Amino acid sequence: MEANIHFPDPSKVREELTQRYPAKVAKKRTKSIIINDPETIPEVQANVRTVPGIITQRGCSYAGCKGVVLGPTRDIVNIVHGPIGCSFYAWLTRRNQTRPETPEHENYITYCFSTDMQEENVVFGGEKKLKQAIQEAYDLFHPKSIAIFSTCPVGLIGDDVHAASKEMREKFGDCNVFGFSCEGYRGVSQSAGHHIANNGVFKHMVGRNNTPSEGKFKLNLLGEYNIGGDAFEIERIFEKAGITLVASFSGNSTVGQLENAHTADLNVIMCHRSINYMGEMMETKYGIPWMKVNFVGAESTAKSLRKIAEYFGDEALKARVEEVIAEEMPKVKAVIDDIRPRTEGKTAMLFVGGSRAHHYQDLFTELGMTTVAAGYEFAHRDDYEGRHVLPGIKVDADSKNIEELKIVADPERYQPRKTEAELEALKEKGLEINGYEGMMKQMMKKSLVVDDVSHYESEKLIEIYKPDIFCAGIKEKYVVQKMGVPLKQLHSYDYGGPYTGFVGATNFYRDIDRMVNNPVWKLIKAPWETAGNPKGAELEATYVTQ
Ligand code: CFM
Repeated sequence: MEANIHFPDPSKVREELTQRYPAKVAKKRTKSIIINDPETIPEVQANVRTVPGIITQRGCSYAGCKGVVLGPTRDIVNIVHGPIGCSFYAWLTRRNQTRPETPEHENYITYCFSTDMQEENVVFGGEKKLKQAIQEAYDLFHPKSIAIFSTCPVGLIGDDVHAASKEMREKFGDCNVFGFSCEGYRGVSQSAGHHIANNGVFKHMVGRNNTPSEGKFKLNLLGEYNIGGDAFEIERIFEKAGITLVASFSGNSTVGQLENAHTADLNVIMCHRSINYMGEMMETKYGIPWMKVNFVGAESTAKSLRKIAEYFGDEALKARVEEVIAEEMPKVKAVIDDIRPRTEGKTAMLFVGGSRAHHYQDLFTELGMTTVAAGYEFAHRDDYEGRHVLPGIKVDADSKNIEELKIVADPERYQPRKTEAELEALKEKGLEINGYEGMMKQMMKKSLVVDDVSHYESEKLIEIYKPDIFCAGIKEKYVVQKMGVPLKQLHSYDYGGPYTGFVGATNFYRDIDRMVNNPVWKLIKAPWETAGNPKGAELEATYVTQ
């Protein structure tokens, strides 16, 4: 589809974004700045090291493992083995929520557990302190599970978190202690941490409890982390439709759910980037197919529900899903009918981690807005171009750093949920099993796709396109807003959410309406602009020399 709005010439934009770089850097960045064509999707350079000196949006491997995948778990004591800063800055900033059955039930999300490594531990080793911390957590809380997360110094000095975890696990007998080698420097971004986390959760948790789960249509929701309450809305919809959620990885999850997840009959994946490994491993070991869904956007929610019903192939479920959609949609429509005349024709840019830059385009489409440029911080080529490119992705030294678990079918518990013929029949109905088409297929021709966008490039993009809204995170927020463009945080949602499902869609429409139609942005003069700056147009900094 061609855009109905005027785009600047994208090849000129690419030139402008890279012309100030040294030649070698410009050459490298050009491979990550791609002019989209949904018909013949071009290759995007992704999941490669950021050029030193470039201000990136990326985080680290520890962030991906501890913060992203394990962070939302409620009843695991997640201990960070490292200096206190690594823990403190990961403490509740992601706005992942949870809802214990009662206020008395375990909930460790509000805590910040750290071994608080000091110089002495870095020099002489920190394992003793780590074991003391595990013991202290056990004595205080008697949790079902304790997980240990390695920060950079742990890898540098060689503390063996796995041996320490094993020793304590055997000592306690009733507490599953396990560790993650997710040092910040592993891999090129937090994506490495996702993979490490998937491996650990799969090895140490999934399959520990074989009690059959109840329900007729049982699934796991993978890659939904309950930011701003997103998972609560999806849970509400599932319940209404008669779909049983066995486990959520990992928003609003419990140890019991994760250990029992292999008893579900389908895995639906929200965030492909962070958790596709889990889907693959569960398929191989237990025979559970996975399916990509998207509950961001009212239409996408309806579509995902229909896909689930089709998978189970039950007429009563299909009918119930239609009833739910018919009940929910009029409320959504009432809001969109009011708002869309004010948002129609506006433009958005999305630069978020690994999935949301794709998913949120659906909500902008519902608002009649066009995504002119988008990109991921750390996703891989398959998230851009679709999983069919997987065999062609070359494994570099950074990826080799991350363990690939060798999974085989479980001799007793492997049970294919669908026969080959059934899977084929589903495929013919358009249901893609174990597949993902990626972001670019859905984006307009000539829109820009930028992987690991740099700070400089995002400023340039704003100057050139003057989008009505820019979506990114807290590091970008105030710089962008000083340029007179509202920034919606799509990591933490600012103070908003949920944005999933039907209720979430209406929340998003309202928030975006308020932002893109707020006259305040046109009144803003950046501090370095001439008007009101008695010293002239130059930006000045004050600093002391001693
Ligand atoms: Fe998946 Fe996420 Fe994302 Fe992500 Fe993240 Fe996140 Fe994200 Mo921030 S798991 S890839 S590592 S959807 S924390 S909930 S918002 S960068 S786009």
